[in-house]
Amino acid sequence: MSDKITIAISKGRIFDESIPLLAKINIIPKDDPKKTRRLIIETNQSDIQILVIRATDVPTYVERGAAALGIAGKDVLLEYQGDGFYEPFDLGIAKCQMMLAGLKKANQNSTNPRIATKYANITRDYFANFGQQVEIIKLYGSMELAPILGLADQIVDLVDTGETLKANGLVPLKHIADISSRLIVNKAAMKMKNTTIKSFMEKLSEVIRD
Ligand code: PRT
Ligand code: MG
Repeated sequence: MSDKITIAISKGRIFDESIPLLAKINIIPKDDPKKTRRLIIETNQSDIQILVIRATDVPTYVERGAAALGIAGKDVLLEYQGDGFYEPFDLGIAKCQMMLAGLKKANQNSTNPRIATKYANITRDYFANFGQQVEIIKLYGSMELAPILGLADQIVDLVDTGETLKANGLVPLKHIADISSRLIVNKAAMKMKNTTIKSFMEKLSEVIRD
């Protein structure tokens, strides 16, 4: 393994909220992913580069060692269900809540409700805890549409301000989990690049505590 450290980060809000944290430990990307088509972004630190990928791909890159480090939402980590990486700490960014939601006026008492979600594993586990059978309808986005069009009875999705639910006539029904983004670390890299990664983690944990 080279001494270069690759950090996998997704392009949207996690990238936007990670940058100020990385800046506090003097890691500054040389490009803005919104302005460049490059997927690998160099930083002011010659031994640190940032990989810009889909949020759901971050655990895959880190588990398989293509990136030594990653920043991923707890939602993505819970859904991924892998254990090929360490999750040393909560970065306290991109916070939101995983919620069960449904139409305001709907009868929510179906015996085998249809739940639309991109979080099939989390949803199955959540209802299994109550011994409740559900039919999961896997979607990749815009879950809010499903109850409106009769595709599903309820949805499991992330909620931040609640504006998206409200705008679509939905109401939160149950809180499933508090979500924030975590640092994840490839297990082999933790051993082989121990000095660089330990020092990165120490600096980062200090600025998070501030
Ligand atoms: O590539 P892909 O499109 O799959 O991922 P992405 O572009 O969504 O990735 P990115 O980098 O934007 O980050 C997504 C991650 O941000 C999630 O995995 C969460 O950990 C975190 N996060 C925090 C959120 C939200 N808050 C959030 N509110 N991700 C999505 N939302 C969406 C939600 O799904 C809903 O559609 O925002 C809408 C609700 O927002 P409110 O404010 O209207 O309630
Ligand atoms: Mg998106």
